[in-house]
Amino acid sequence: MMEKSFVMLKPDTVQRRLMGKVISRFEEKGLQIVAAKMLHISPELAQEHYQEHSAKPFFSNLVDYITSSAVMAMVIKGDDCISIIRKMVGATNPKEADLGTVRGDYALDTGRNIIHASDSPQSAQREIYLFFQDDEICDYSMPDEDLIYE
Ligand code: IDP
Ligand code: MG
Repeated sequence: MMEKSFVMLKPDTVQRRLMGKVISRFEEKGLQIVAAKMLHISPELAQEHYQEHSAKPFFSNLVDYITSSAVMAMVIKGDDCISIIRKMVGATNPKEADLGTVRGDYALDTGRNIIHASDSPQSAQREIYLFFQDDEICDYSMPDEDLIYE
């Protein structure tokens, strides 16, 4: 099923100049970036985005980390892309993430795991509209769609 996922390159990805490498992986897979912007997340937005973790001991560190500098927020589109992107991102703890995944290849610490991706269609819907307005999401076709999809 054609899906959209919310993906965010966290401050460490921006600071380490890894944005291009990470974005290239999604493009090379055949996925389509339909929205993208740089922003500095407010504490309020960070708390809302990570509300499911509000009672966890790492919550305040997580909010501090994600608000520490600019992030790149994206909406990525593709067939079954929510679960595919989660596989490409790898385990939450980069020490356990398989090599070949973004976290497995570029990170070492759970508290600096460089990327966020929606974990279900419900989260994707919620997260996309926390960060983007409808008119910021571009629907456009690609000339090679017949080479990506049967
Ligand atoms: P996910 O990003 O793989 O979906 P979640 O369990 O939803 O992982 O946690 C959200 C984010 O909170 C993680 O990406 C990571 O930045 C942070 N986090 C999760 N667990 C820990 C922890 O045990 N220590 C520090 N940070 C954590
Ligand atoms: Mg999560």
